[in-house]
Amino acid sequence: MTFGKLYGLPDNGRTISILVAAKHNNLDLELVKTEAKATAAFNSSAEYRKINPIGKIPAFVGANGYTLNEAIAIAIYVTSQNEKTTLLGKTKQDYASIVRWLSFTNAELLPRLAAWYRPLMGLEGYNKKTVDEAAKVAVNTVGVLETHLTNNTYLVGERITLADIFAASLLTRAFATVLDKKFRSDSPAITRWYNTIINQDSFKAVFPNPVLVEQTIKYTPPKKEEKPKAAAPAAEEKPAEEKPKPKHPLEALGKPTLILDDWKRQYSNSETREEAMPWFWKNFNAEEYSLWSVNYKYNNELKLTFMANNLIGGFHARLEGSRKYLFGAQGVYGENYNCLIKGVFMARGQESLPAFDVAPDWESYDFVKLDPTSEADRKLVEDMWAWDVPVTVDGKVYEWTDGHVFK
Ligand SMILES: N[C@@H](CCC(=O)N[C@@H](CS)C(=O)NCC(=O)O)C(=O)O
Repeated sequence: MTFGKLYGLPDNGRTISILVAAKHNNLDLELVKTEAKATAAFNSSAEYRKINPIGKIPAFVGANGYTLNEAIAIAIYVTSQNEKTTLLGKTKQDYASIVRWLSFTNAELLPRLAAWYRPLMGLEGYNKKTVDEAAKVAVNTVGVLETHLTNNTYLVGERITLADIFAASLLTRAFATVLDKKFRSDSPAITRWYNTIINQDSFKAVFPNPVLVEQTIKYTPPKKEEKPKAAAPAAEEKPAEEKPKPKHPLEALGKPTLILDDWKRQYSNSETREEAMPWFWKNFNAEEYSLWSVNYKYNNELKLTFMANNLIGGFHARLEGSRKYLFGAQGVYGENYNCLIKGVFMARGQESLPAFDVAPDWESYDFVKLDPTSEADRKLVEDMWAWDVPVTVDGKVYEWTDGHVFK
């Protein structure tokens, strides 16, 4: 029987830290994949807000009903279940020092590193000056660890503790994106320590392939830039804000019998295979909507799975103008350096372009119209929206890793 459920993501540092601590103490936790997005439908639901009132991850619900949020608290609670654990140190001073490193890495180090890599990953607005400044501040903060680890094998005492597991987990994304070869050769102590921790059996069991980036990732704008804005109106023209908003071309199709929001609610609030899909096929009207397989064209350029997932997130953000006419889900399948993006959308009307060309990067995807009367195509729609089966491409099986729903 599992000790409880952990709401989080398999490649999220705070989630990893708790899973490794549990593994180290042979405690079984069930990971409930939950987006790192407080505004996502599930994260905003009353059910999840009872577990974490601010909708973030990680959060924990014990088999006995005990709920807890805040990564440090969950990590300590999980670790302390083993009365004989060595992960919490030997003395009160050890314990206090462990909490010191948990707090430092969670509240000081991670936010500074994230301010550096998140804009480069396209997760936040990019401004070169701000990112360069953030990089300096982050490297200085990592320097606190480098100094400490120059004179100490581990963060606290002479053996591995929760402090090491927690700090290394929180650093996984930084080592995969910005703490590159040059940084690592300039910072031998943290590099030696990080390699030691990620090679522990318990760590490898949870997160087997941490990436050490060769060169700090570069910000890449979406493949196709937005069309240049129309020239400023001449003085005698009406000011822009008074002009009526241009209509979406799909508005001309009128009101369909299948209301997209009804379907989106079904999908969000019920089990996909058991309830939502039967509802969908009963209500789907092929004269009003078309179904599209939407696959990324440049899978061979994809590297890390979380970056591929971020690409999907960016595409969906840019589809905002067509939210009233589209529903879909796209997933990342496979593993780092061997992954692909696949998905299925439903679009109002019979063409893909009017719905998708609001996103300048629509050209990075192949759109293949599906036939809702074909059994194989119906299966594809269900697989792509249920996220519970792998895909096979060229004889190779790729497991679902992550994804975004456009709803
Ligand atoms: N103080 C919280 C912070 C949790 C947190 O920021 N989680 C991030 C992912 S690592 C998140 O869920 N962010 C979602 C959002 O900001 O919308 C903790 O230590 O657990």
